[in-house]
Amino acid sequence: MIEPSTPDNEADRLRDLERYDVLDTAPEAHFDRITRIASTIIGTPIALVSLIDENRQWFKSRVGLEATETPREVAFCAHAINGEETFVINDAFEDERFKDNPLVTGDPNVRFYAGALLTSPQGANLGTLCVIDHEPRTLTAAQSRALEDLADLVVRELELRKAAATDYLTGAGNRRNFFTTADREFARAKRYQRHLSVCTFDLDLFKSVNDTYGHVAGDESLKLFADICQQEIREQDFFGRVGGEEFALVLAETDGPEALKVINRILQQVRAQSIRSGNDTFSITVSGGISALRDSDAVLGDIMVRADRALYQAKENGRDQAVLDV
Ligand code: GH3
Ligand code: MG
Ligand code: MG
Repeated sequence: MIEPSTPDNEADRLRDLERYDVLDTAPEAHFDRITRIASTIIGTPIALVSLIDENRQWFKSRVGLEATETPREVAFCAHAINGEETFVINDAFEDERFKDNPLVTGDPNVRFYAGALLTSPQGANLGTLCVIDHEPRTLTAAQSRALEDLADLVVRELELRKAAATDYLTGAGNRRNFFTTADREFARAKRYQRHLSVCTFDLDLFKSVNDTYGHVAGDESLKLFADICQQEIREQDFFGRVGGEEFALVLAETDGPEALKVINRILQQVRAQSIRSGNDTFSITVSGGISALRDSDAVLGDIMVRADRALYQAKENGRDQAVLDV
């Protein structure tokens, strides 16, 4: 067996993949429809949407296969992403790279493989839409084109899925995405008894920012705030726009005092930035309310209510500050 090499653009590729926030998510009908069609029109028992993560291939959709992932070293698709065209193995027994591959010698007994590339709009190969048979076969030109068309539909579906979860103006998670993610993080923190903090933000006197500098400058301010937050947080944190000038942040593995430090750093950066509007420059400030997970919390809403109360307190205290609910 010959293991797949790592593409030259691996870091960019993984970043593109990460942006879709799709790994380890539940099956979705749109993707399953595409694998069903692929399996039917090529006439194979197996069809997969395979995404190549750092050390594994993970299947967003599966027809005819039980496994949800395999190690990257044995993945046909991990070879496919190194090329620029649909990758076809007519008979794996006849191919040095694959004849002693465990996926060939054992379950699921791959003999024929064809994978059309899932290429991100930025040009990185994320994985493939692939079909697999237990018998040697060939792929006709028409089948190859159909598989490639379906692969483009998979990428389009990934893009739509991402757009539906993203706030258009700021690029932050939108309200629905924030609460879905926060619910998931809440459940995880409860289950494993980990720290978790939530912060809600509200831009200060933002109506007067709009009134004084105009709506475009207001929009720029919202973008600036979102950019600062996105830069300050870690991979495992999640930031979303939950209202017009209201945002929220979930900090995983973070207790209240630690969260307060993070938020104070963000507030410091926000007030230090100047924003230009015509000949004017101005800056904005933000208030934040923080609360950490408690044993007695049953639902995410329990933390959110305390964070909102702390935010209200921050406004009462004169704005441009974060208050930790204790
Ligand atoms: P406070 O400090 O008490 O929060 O005062 P505020 O002026 O921020 O509060 P208020 O809720 O009265 O005003 C919020 C403003 O945010 C009003 C609305 O026009 C503005 N806003 C909401 N969404 C957007 C947006 O997408 N773009 C711009 N430019 N402004 C927005
Ligand atoms: Mg508000
Ligand atoms: Mg406000």
